[in-house]
Amino acid sequence: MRIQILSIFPELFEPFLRTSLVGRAIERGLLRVEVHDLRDYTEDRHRSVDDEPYGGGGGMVMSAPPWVRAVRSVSGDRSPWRVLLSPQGRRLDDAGVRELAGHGELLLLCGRYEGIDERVRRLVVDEEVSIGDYVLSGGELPAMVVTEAVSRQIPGVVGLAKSVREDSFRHGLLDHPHYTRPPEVEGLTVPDVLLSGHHEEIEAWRAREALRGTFEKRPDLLTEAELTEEQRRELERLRRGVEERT
Ligand code: 4FV
Repeated sequence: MRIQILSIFPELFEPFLRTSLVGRAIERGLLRVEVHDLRDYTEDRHRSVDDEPYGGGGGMVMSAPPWVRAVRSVSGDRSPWRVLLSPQGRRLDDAGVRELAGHGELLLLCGRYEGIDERVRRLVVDEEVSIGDYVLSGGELPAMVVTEAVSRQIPGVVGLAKSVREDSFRHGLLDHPHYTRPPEVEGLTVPDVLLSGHHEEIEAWRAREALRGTFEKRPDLLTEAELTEEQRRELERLRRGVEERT
């Protein structure tokens, strides 16, 4: 997998690209990431990337020519999937991450200021992606989110392939609770089933807890979730439980 990033703050990515999972994936050659400074694609001696908005209204807008030059230059004769990170984009979710990971090469465009000249979208953007309905100062953090999420989909990057398969959201449910030593924390103990060694019972408990947690915290996810027969019955019980209580 190859990811190229365009930003006016390339230095922001340095610690991220040499640390933890992404850092190891790069070291092991499973992931290739190049960060380019957008200002290297300006032509004026002030290396300016922004200008005043037509129609006024305050704030500055990123001008199109540096972006168009930059995207075409770093794309070379390849056709990376060009993603602009912006609040106007498609909300990123597990399915979206898997789709992005399906592209052999991504080119992530990180905006700053009030936004980017609309013609950049028309000329050199394939898709807009948002990491959430809030406004950040730049697309760099969203680009890191995409890079980390996509890199977890690369076979071999996440140690236990099992853990990717069973990641939250994979079956549309939140993850089950996790416990580790010490066995007692300020009077709070570990569910006996987890100490039982009965793997079927442990898996059944985890499936039930994933469902109950999703039912309580993110019932919106249940419409799309892939549920087992047992989980369907359990969901009916949970719903009846609520009805009886209300
Ligand atoms: C954003 C988001 C985001 C908007 C103006 C950068 C900022 C500035 N990107 N998901 N939420 N971007 O807030 O992706 O250009």
